[in-house]
Amino acid sequence: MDPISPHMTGRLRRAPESFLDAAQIRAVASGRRDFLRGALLAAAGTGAVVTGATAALAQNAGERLITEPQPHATSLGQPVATNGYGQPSRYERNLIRRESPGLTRVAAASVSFSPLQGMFGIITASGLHFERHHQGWHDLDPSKHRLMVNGADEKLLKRPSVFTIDDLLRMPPVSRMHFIECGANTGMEWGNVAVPTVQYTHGMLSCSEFTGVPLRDVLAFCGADTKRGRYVLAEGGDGSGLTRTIPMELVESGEVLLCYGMNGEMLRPENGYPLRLVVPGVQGVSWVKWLRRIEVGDAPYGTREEVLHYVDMMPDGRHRQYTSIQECKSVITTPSGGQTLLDRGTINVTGLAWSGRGKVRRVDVSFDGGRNWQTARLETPILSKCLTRFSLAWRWNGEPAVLQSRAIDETGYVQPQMRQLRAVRGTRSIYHNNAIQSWKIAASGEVSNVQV
Ligand SMILES: Nc1nc2c(c(=O)[nH]1)N[C@H]1C(S)=C(S)[C@@H](COP(=O)(O)O)O[C@H]1N2
Ligand SMILES: [Mo]
Repeated sequence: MDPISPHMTGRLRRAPESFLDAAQIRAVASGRRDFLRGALLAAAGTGAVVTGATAALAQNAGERLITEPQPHATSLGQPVATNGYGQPSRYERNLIRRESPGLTRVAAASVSFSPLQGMFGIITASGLHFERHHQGWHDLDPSKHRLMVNGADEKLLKRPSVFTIDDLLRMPPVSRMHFIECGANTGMEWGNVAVPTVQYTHGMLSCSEFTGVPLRDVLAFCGADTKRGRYVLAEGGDGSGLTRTIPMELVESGEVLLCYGMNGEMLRPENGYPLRLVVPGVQGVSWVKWLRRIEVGDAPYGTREEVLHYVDMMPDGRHRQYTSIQECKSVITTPSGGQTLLDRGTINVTGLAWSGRGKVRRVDVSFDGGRNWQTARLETPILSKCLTRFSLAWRWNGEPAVLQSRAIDETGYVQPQMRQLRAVRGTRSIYHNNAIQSWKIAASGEVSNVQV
């Protein structure tokens, strides 16, 4: 095993970010998905970027880019504040969230996936945060937004109150880094391999620093009876009528936030500006956006989003309800589906691990489909209910390989193999697929999504 060095010898062709043209997207939308893989391979041949230290060194050695003055060294650059709000370089135009063609009938009730294959570290750039809307997004006027806090009956909450965003901004804030994952993430893969890249297998996942007021503090201010009031109902302000029950236990931990800030600025409209609920460790649907009301109650509410959707279909046809915690999970993002190893040599294998129950304790990586495992290096910080980045140097000798990562959290829970999960949960569910992901590397170097 080569040590990690800037002179990694293996070169990698990145995943083609846009693998379908407009006509193909129309075809998929009308029900055809069979040619997806072919389209992906065709796209892989065009305009893909070659990265790697060898390529860069060879190109730079005694080269004109070094020896000759470049235009940017001999001219005046653009003035400050040319862009009042900065944007990524035009050379990074391909790294965007994308909708999976044909997944839903209308784009207002759909999802866009974060491009995990191109991200560094653990924080998701706010513009790349995945989106899930049940009835489209809105850019609300914060001066016209209100949060109402009440009890299901008068005794459950002494002082029903209505708060403005300014009221909440004046209260002592906390800032915490957490992941948010839709319960349906990886949901297309229950039956068999369905989508080609990690953006689509795992991209309903993002991680940010969230700022807001602990809901616990606001309920204390309002005089909530938390002995009898063991549940709260959170209600969104958009037309989808999205409501979810949150156990008071989670609120009492202080982790549940009335959140207005994300990555140092106000929430983006797509993510619930000006107010959303942050429920660390719990599936995304409970992170109610455009939050307009909190009610304290003495029983679970059994709302549409809790009895009809977001229930886990079991092999015997029954449903499991209130399976809200996102169990420990991980995925290798490089190399991943759609990428190509261009030659033998050492590459940095890297990915993300997370657990809705606390910190990630360890991540193991296998190169032979789960027979042998090596422990990966975890990058700091390692935070509770937050993404953790792992890395491991690996020499590819040109032979076919199956890469897997397996995360273990601080409770000792071990991420299951797909077949272990299926043995218990069957194949008909949509939600809470946290199985180990396999990427096959062919002798040609092509990386594809497989199940072993
Ligand atoms: N009001 C409201 N809140 C909502 C939703 C919605 O459609 N309306 N979608 C939920 C779902 S299913 C998820 S996964 C997360 C997605 O949050 P994001 O769009 O910020 O990624 O928001 C949740 N909160
Ligand atoms: Mo979701």
